[in-house]
Amino acid sequence: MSAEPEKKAKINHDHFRDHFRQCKQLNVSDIDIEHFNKQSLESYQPKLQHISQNHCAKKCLSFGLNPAKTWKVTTLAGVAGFYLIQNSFHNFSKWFWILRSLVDFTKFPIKSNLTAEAALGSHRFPWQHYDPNFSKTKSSNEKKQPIERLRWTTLGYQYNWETKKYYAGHYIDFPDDLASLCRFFVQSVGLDEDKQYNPETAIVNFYPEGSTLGIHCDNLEWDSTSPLVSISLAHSAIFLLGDADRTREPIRLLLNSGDVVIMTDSCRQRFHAVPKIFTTDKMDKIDFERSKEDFLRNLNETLCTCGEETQTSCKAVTKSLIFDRVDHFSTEDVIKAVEYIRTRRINLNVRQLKKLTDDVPLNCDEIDPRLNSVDGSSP
Ligand SMILES: O=C(O)CCC(=O)C(=O)O
Repeated sequence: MSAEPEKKAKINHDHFRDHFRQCKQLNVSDIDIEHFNKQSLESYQPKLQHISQNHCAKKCLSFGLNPAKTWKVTTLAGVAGFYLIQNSFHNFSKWFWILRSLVDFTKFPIKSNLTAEAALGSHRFPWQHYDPNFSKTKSSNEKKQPIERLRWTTLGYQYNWETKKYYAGHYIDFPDDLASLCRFFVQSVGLDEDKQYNPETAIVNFYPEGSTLGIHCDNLEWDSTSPLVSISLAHSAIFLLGDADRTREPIRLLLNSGDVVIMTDSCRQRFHAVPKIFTTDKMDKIDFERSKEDFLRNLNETLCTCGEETQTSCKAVTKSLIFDRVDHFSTEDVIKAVEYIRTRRINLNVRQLKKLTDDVPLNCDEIDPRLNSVDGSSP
């Protein structure tokens, strides 16, 4: 073999795949959780970004979030369009979105990887049929419950994994509270100045311990430059953020429960993947109850300094966005959720599909990004 092709092969080497494989082998004891991001972001000169003045404490609380002064928003040199928001979720709102994902975002007619089974009349309501004690009493090679096999569901415009297209007619109402929350995050980092951002489609990823999400780009939406908002819940994950080609070394990030990543403009063309889930967070029923009490206390303390009118309007928003919905969750839902997330991570991945000027039927003819998956796994 001549030296030339060898050299070329080296230049074109898929470094992203190497990182994916290395990270997949890591155990929680191999990493320094506390300093992981600090070490891996060092060469990208992480910068803390200011949050929009508009995001006052009472507005944040209306969305179940901590006051913006406690958030940490990081941007990286040379990675335009990337934002990492940490410490914005109150523990109670982490619970809220975990429950919302499990109880509400798994229900028929929402599509999921179980939809083919649902067509046979079963598994339409995998959460309702979940028995947390089932797996404990059955041997491991027996069939898992549908909820344990659930890997993804889709909200709003439904992506068709067979034809690899979005269709105008395949639409299920996009949750208004999730849309408002994502808009709030996007505006907090100074994007969406003209207030046009419109979340219309989402993938809810359910990751059991040991699962991965292959290397892919999220650029199938018609408007593939508008902000993608990705919310991590429950256990932590290593997220690899590469470049528009896979020969560059990706950045390794540890995403914990409540971390939010925003990717916009050219960042939407970057390859990314989730090679590892770490079971780190311990959440139990008492944690849920305490977090609810704590949130209510924070809300009342913040509002007691405001006039009556502000108090009333702020409480009304919090009621409609959070408390009315929390009331739908039963004690059994909370107990089941505690068991479910003992070994799992959830990710809400929200996008805008259309440009404002699009009024033609939706029909995106591009390739499914998950076909690039390193190990064939899909969410
Ligand atoms: O789970 C994550 O953090 C990322 C998910 C993702 O990239 C996707 O759904 O396309």
